[in-house]
Amino acid sequence: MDFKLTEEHIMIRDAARDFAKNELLPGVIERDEKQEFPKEQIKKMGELGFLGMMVSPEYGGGGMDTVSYVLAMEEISKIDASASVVMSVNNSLVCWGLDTFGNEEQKQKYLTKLAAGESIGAFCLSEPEAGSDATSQKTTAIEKDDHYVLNGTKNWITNGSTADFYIVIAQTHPEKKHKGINAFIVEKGWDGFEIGPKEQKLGIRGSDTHSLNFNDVKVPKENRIGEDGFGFKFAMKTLSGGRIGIAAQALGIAAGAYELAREYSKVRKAFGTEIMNHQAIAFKLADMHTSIEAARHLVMKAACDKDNGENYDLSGAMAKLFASKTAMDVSVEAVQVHGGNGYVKEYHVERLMRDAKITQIYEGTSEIQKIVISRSILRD
Ligand code: COS
Repeated sequence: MDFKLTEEHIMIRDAARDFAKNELLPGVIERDEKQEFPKEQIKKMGELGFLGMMVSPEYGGGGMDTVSYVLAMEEISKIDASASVVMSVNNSLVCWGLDTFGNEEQKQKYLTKLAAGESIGAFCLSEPEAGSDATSQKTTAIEKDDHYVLNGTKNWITNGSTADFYIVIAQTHPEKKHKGINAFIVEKGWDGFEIGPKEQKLGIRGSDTHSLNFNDVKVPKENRIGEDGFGFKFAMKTLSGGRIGIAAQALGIAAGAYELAREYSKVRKAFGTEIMNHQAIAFKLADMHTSIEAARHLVMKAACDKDNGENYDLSGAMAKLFASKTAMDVSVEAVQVHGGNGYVKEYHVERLMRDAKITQIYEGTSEIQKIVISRSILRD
């Protein structure tokens, strides 16, 4: 077992770290306050190759491994989790799904632009009554002549109004239950496709979250991904990898909050000395550091499983479950270390604490991860 990163991994991590510090940190508080999408910054991330990291160069991607991806996700998330969720959805849900299951025409038409960051993608599975219970899709896609007719509503869609292309999961044959579900590529601007109002959120406020309505949207048959009825498996397989990305995001939020708390403890004085000299604070930092290292090992294990062609449903679920709890616990403690300053915006930790919560909810709640984990360990 080799715990050492390669030179290339270190280069990618450092490039992401520099980008986050130089391009994302300025204005991050204001974007959070105004719920403003980091448009310019995302454009630059695309130009630098952060939006299609694992896609093969043939389709405009970086041809990198999952380890590189999680290293970059961690660094971006330390500073701006709103930018990193755009990166995560585009890389792991949209690009990976198309790269792995799309046909040649779909890759040429859509993936090349998404991987190069010229277009942004969204992944639309959740509905008002189908979040965790993903098989209960009410959105329908009914076959008619050379197309499908799409009707329904999707909820909490990341990149809701900023995306160009949307992967939409819908029920085609209700009598077949989950085996009748399909996944489609839908373009913004098609007749009958409406974007609902922007959600007012607790955290990741710079990201752009909307509901979407489909009213008799005509989707060409060639935009279905995979065989008829493959949509639920497509969603599950894609989300399994997505969970590694969100685990890395949670790790980054935790590490970002911890680093701020550690540095603050070296300069803030109380009772005549820097607060790091008080065991109450030093022990908090020790606990934070230990759980972050444990989370990092789980995230890396899941990334390596994926890169080595192993099954990563279990390791990805464990990484997300543990890293998201670590993000929550560590960010709460980081606010505590900062005392009164932790509660005001300019010290950043209150934002990281608000951002942390979503990592226990999206791409499968912690309870869903426990279903995946328990089924996996009890099956053998
Ligand atoms: N990879 C491939 N196939 C998978 C899979 C995976 N990771 N997980 C499940 N499947 C398949 C199963 O093999 C089964 O197929 P068959 O009927 O052909 O055997 C099918 O999907 C249904 O699986 P299952 O019976 O386990 O479905 P459940 O309704 O019990 O749901 C969970 C399983 C809970 C794991 C699933 O619904 C889930 O992940 N829900 C959360 C979805 C989510 O992340 N929502 C957030 C929205 S995106 S922000």
